[in-house]
Amino acid sequence: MKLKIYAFPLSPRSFKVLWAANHVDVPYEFQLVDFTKGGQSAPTFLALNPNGRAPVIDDNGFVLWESNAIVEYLASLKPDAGLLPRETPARLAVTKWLYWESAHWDPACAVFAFERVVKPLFGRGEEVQSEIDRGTQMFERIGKVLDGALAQHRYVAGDALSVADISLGASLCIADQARFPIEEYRNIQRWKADLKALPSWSKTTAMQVPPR
Ligand SMILES: N[C@@H](CCC(=O)N[C@@H](CS)C(=O)NCC(=O)O)C(=O)O
Repeated sequence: MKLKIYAFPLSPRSFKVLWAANHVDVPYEFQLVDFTKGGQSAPTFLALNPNGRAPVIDDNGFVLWESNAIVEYLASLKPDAGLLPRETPARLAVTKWLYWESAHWDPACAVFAFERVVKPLFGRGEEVQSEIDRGTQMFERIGKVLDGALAQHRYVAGDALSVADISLGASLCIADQARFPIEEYRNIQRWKADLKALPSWSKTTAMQVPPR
């Protein structure tokens, strides 16, 4: 049985794992979790992920949820793609950013994603300014941290592309639509352009078709 990836490609966390799979070029079967039809609450999906959230993978009975864990797994299937450094210090420099993504970057991006992407897509009401202000304050604290790292090296955890770039960069698939407050960060802008130039990025954005 082929690796199955359960995802809703318009969502950045799903985009993250599809992008990783496309980048390392592992064969997989895409299974749409259609949020517009409540696919995340279907009993068959809840049996895979009791959180009722995408993405999830099932590799011959090995079921894994949490996008960062999935990205690590996919990268480990193709070590020669180089997304996971082999040496412990370099590996942990990458792991550090995966935790930082979950703790700081994703929650800040999620504010803008909810207000400016999810709400219009699912008819969940108008943008709330106090939420945008809260998200802007979060970016004020974290934007300079990421920009500072990217001033020192081409990619987040060093001079080579790694799972840290996939994890953090995935949210940029909605950065323009959600108007993330990152215009002033020159190094983030340069990194964003580099990521968007990757063939794996284009292959994944081509999957971002709204379900009918
Ligand atoms: N920490 C989880 C978050 C997953 C998550 O929240 N996914 C959202 C979409 S981006 C979801 O499935 N939402 C459906 C819902 O909340 O009903 C991960 O990174 O995989």
